[in-house]
Amino acid sequence: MTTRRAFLASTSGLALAGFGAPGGAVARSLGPDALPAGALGASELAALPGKVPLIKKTWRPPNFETPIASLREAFTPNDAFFVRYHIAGVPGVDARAWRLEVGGDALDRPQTFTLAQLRSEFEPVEIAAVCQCSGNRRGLFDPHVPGVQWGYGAMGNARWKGARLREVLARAGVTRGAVEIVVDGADGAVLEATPDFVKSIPAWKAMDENTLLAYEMNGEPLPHWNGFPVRLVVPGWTATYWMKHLTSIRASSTPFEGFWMAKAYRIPKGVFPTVDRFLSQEAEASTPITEMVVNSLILAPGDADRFRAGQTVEMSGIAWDAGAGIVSVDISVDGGRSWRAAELGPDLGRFAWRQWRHLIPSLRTGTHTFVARATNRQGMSQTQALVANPAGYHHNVLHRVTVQAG
Ligand SMILES: Nc1nc2c(c(=O)[nH]1)N[C@H]1C(S)=C(S)[C@@H](COP(=O)(O)O)O[C@H]1N2
Ligand SMILES: [Mo]
Repeated sequence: MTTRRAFLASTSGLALAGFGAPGGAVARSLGPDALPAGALGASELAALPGKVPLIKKTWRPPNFETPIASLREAFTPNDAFFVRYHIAGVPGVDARAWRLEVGGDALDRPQTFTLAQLRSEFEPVEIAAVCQCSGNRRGLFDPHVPGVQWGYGAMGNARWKGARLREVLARAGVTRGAVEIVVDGADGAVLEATPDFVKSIPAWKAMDENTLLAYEMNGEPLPHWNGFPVRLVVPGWTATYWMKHLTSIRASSTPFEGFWMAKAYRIPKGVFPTVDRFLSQEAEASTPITEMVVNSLILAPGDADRFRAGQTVEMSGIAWDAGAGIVSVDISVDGGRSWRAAELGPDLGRFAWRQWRHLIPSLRTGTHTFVARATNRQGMSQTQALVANPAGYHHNVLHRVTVQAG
């Protein structure tokens, strides 16, 4: 057993080596070679105010992905955390003027909260959780699907602190008639053809003790680009529900019919191992995306890295699921023919990712394909082949990197 400290030290050592390596490391950080022509070419590193350079996908709206090297820390630094917006008009919110409206037809005492009230009148709860875009890795879909052509970095792991949504709803007198909780943020569809980004979650998920109105991320106020001053945190569920710059919460006795529920962020029924059902939004053939599928990522070595024959190579990475917990990560150094268990890092919380590593004692001359495969407590694992779906969600095909020794 390695101690937690040694594990973290060795992983951050790798991160430094990755950042410091000249040439190849930078080009590689733009994304996997497997991205289709155009997707990679269109990416460049660029910095939003307050952020380190991230992989720019689009300026308007701002869509920026985290380079693989910045996913090597246990918690993704706020200034390196990915950014995703649907609408270009991203407002700066003044914390003192900010108000949260809590209303709707399924609560008895509509009311308004200030940030100070949210911080002082409700128990602060901190939860480590992965925030991952439903379309993370969409750029790897073959055949190509339209949408932001994300590589591997539309995700991050952070400690989110805030008030429990269920306590705020209780204060406002939520009734048994609540079917969905509808959330809206300060960004609106002003001059855009795109409808305002409004989402809903089922009442049962809103009442889950882990669903938070977060005002802190990794011990700091939320960065502007990640939802200042308050965002919804729905641990286990894909980030589409994690409304940023939250301004309104409505308890509704009827299903919310907005574009972003009825038309977008839906998956075909029956093709993914969905456990968390969103019954009020189910249609005959499709249902809203809910929880994340089991997944893993190799962070080192990088694809196309070269080694000396006989060199010891440390493989490392992360694995995550929707909160059941990762129980094992298996590694193949021969393209998937044989498998060995990797060493898991410290348990950072059931909604967080789990770091892992594996030492390959002596690499023989030639080309080697490394593969990682995670399994969770429910026995669920990743897919060998892509599960095609029109919007390019839930990509959890086993990640492979190919390296040379000689
Ligand atoms: N207000 C607002 N919140 C939003 C969105 C948005 O466009 N506007 N996009 C959602 C989606 S699809 C994702 S993936 C996450 C991204 O969170 P991040 O930008 O903090 O990484 O925010 C979610 N919350
Ligand atoms: Mo997303």
